[in-house]
Amino acid sequence: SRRSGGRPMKQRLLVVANRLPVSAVRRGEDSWSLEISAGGLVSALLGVKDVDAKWIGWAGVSVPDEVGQRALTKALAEKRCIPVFLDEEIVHQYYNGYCNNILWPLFHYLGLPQEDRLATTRSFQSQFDAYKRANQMFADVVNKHYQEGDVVWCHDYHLMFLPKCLKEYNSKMKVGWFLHTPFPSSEIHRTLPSRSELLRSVLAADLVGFHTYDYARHFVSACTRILGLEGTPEGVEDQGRLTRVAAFPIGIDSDRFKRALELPAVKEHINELTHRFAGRKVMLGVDRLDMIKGIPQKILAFEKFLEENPSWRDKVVLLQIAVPTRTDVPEYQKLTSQVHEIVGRINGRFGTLTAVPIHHLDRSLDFHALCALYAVTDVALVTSLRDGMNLVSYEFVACQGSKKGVLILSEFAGAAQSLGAGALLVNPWNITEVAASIGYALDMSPDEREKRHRHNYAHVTTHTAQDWAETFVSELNDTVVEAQLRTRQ
Ligand code: ADQ
Repeated sequence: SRRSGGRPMKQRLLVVANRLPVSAVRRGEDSWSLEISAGGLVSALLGVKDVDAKWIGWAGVSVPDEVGQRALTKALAEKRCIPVFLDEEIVHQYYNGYCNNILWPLFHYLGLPQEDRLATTRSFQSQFDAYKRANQMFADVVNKHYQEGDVVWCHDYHLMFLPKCLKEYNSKMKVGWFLHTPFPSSEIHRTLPSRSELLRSVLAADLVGFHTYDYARHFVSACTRILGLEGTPEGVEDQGRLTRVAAFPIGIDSDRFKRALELPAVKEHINELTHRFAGRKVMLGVDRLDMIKGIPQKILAFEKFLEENPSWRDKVVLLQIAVPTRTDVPEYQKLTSQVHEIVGRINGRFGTLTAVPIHHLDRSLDFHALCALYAVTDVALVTSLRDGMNLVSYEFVACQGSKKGVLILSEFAGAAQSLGAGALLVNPWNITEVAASIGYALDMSPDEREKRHRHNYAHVTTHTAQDWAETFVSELNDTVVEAQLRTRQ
């Protein structure tokens, strides 16, 4: 590694993601208050040794005036964040439109928007243009802050056009791109009008990463079938240039959860919850309220279980915590009312004057409350219809050191590849199967629970977020060195 004054210099890393890991609230013309949101990516990068990371992204607010922009830039600099300013129109077309209305459903096998097909087709091109413009704005900011030797790590489906923009500025920049969602079968990707342009742009990166081998394989197939390029065991080759493609399954900062469980306030909360649900088994769902999470399917399966097992009706409770997201998109509003309606019906059907079978909360819980809930849960239910990885399943396992509860996990979540041997895998579309798994989980012998838990716990505590980030960054460095050696030969 490079040295300065005898000390190894830290690897400089620019992390580029659509959203910065902060929420910004404007307090006055030139004052802002900032709160760091300690998501998985933030704790992953905090734990990486010998890396000096800076974040580049949108702060989630529109700041039309220069005074405000200057003040926000200054405040963010203290948190090692650099803002990209996007105006409302571009956010509407790029973020709500192309990212969340087109790429997100497509990558989760929900297809392109069906309703009002003509209007969608007409606006498709303008949304894609806005997407490219937005990506170019991210690239401009990266370019301004880039120093020779920096590693640039681009994240997610919002920024698929970014690797190409960056390499156009500087072909020597070390560029990696990681996708947090699934990459769908090439037959699905083929339906996307901008299919080739997006693939070519991603291929401009040196290293392209996915959560699972399946997603990596789908990506390589899309490049061979749609672009006619050659797939090799290392990645995709185009006229002698290799783009390395590989799987880097993400993890969590499991120590953070373990530490939280030791805090007196969390212990007290655990006691309260244990008391509150005494005599009943606790089942838990924690999701962003999104169609990919299969929340209605989960609740219907729970209903079927109660229907078929009258003796369990007053002995089990399902806590479903669903944070609303993308609330201005009509499909998400529809989902919210659908879920409310089903929950209301089931509680009306199976509730008593003193107890209801489902507690549904439309909100986010703070970290400590979430840890306490995970710790008192007997059975966690993750029924995603598709999910890149699903970290909720990891977080649940990390908090189950003493209880050794059961995880019911969708086979369509990336996590099924790593926690499959310990979890009960289900097809979330098959409500009968999920209902039967609920019964099996609730009756499972302590021996079997212990064995399954041990497997999952070992995985979650050894494949951490820090390892994930470290592996990606060092692999990116290696890839670039190998490519330089190849061109010299
Ligand atoms: P998400 O779709 O957001 O992430 P997930 O991996 O489960 O899904 O992460 C959600 C995070 O939000 C977890 O840390 C969880 O604790 C938190 N969360 C969810 N509901 C909450 C609630 N009600 N209250 C408080 N916190 C809540 C995307 C992909 C995933 C992929 C991740 C990381 O869709 O497949 O695993 O990125 O790559």
